[in-house]
Amino acid sequence: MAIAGLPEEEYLSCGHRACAGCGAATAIRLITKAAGKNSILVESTGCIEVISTPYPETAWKLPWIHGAFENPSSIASGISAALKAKGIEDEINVVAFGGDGSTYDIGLGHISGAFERGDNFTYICYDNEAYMNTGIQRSGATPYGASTTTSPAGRESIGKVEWKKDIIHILAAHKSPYLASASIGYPTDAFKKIRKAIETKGPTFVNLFATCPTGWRSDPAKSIELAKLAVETGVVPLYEIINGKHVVGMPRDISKLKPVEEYLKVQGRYRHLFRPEKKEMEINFIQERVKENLALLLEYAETGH
Ligand SMILES: Cc1ncc(C[n+]2csc(CCOP(=O)(O)OP(=O)(O)O)c2C)c(N)n1
Ligand SMILES: [Mg+2]
Repeated sequence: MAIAGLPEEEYLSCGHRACAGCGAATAIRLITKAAGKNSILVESTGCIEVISTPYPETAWKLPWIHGAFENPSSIASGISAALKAKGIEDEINVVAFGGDGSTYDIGLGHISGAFERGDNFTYICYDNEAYMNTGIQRSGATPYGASTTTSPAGRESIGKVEWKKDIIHILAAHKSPYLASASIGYPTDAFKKIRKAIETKGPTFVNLFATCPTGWRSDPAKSIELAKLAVETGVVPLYEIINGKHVVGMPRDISKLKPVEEYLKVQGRYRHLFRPEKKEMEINFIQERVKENLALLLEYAETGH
C-alpha cells in the first residue's frame, strides 16, 4: 500500500519474509524512499537482513551490502572515503542501518569511531527494542519493565530492570550536526528527518522507532497505531538536535499526554505489570519517568541547548 504523500517508488520489493505487521519493514520502506535511487545501503545482521536476502534471492532494488553485526558504520566510512577519492561524494548517498542490538550495543564502538572521525554518511537505527532475529533477547534499547527471553518476567522479576539507553544523546556528544528521533507511526515526519539527515554533510543519525508484534506480543494489525501511541503517551518523543540545538516536534504539552497505561496494556511484553499488587507502583514509576524525560527535552529546547 502506498504511503500518502511520499514517493511511490518502492526499493524493498514485496515477497520478502517479514512477519505480519513488521514495523522494521515499514521503516526500511521509509529509509529507502528518502534515500532514493542514487544510494548505497549498508546493513548489519538482524531481522531485515534475514527477511530480505535468503540466498540466492534478494528483495533489494538498490545496491545493498551486508557486513557483520557490528560494522555497517565502518563499511559506510570506507564507501564514503572511496566516493570522496573519486570526486563523486555529492552524487551518492551512503546510508547505513541496523537494529537496536547492532546500534546501541554491539556496533556502538564502530559508530562512535565513524562519528568521531566526522565521516560523511547517515546511520539509521530501526529500533524494535530487542534482539528480535535471534529470539527476543533484551538489548540496551529494551525499555524498563519489558519481558524478553533474557529479562523474563516472573513471580519476582518485573522484566528488564534497567532503563533504555539514550543513544541520541550519546551520539550528540560526538558533535554530530543532525540527530533525530522518529517513529513509523508518523511516516511523513520520519521521511523528512531521514532526508534532512542525508542532506546534512557529516555523520548523522536517526533513531526510527519500529513496532515488533512478534517480540512485543502486540496485534500485527495495530503496528502503526501502536507506534503513534508511543509518541502520544510521550514514551517516544519526536525531536531533532540540529547543530547542537534541540527542537521538539511532539508531544509538546506534558499535561496533555495520553496515559502510558494505554500504550503498555496492549502489549504482552508488559502484561505482568498489570498484576494488582504491582500495577500502581510500576506504572506510576514509568509514567513519572516519561514526564521527566519530556520535561528535560522541552527545557533543552527552550533554553537553546
Ligand atoms: C558479533 C555477533 N554477535 C551475535 C550475533 C548473532 N546475532 C545476529 S542478529 C542478532 C540480533 C539482532 O538484533 P538487532 O540488531 O536488534 O536487530 P533485529 O533482529 O531486532 O532486527 C544477533 C544476536 C552475530 N551475528 N554477531
Ligand atoms: Mg532489534
